[in-house]
Amino acid sequence: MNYKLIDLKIHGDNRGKLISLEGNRDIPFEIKRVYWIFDTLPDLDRGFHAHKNMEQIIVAMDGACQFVLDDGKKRETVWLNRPDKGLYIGKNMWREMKHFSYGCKLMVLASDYYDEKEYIRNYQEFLDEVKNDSSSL
Ligand code: T46
Repeated sequence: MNYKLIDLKIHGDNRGKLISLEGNRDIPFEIKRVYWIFDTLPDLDRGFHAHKNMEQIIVAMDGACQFVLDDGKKRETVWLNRPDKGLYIGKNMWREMKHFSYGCKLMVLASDYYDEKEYIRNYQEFLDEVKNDSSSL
């Protein structure tokens, strides 16, 4: 499975906590884009796509949501509910985002600029893509 939950290094003292992420140092890619997701609703799921090449780190800055991650062979679920955990998702991973808490805010660091052509939004196409990818190894 091309994902992992990363413990982000906290600089903390009696004033509070601070986390800093530097591209190619704390995270395994150069950051080309940052976006955030907010005003979500518990019964409205998001995602349902994979990326051909893009890598991302997702942090729940506030609130919680569940990620369903699927590599075409198995499915696993991960809860994001802390601002000191980063979910790394590599290429060719189907993701579904569910059960948003009210007030959930996700910040996403991406390895590339937005390009709709780079998305796979059809699950059968995703399965075909990962099958072709592994047969070319
Ligand atoms: C992902 C998960 C975690 C843009 O114009 N620029 C952007 O950088 C992004 C990310 C989206 N958009 C447009 C495309 C759609 O018209 O914003 C709209 C909503 O995007 P989408 O339906 O893809 O949102 P999610 O929450 O399903 O997925 C997003 C990211 O697109 C995706 O890369 O991994 O968050």
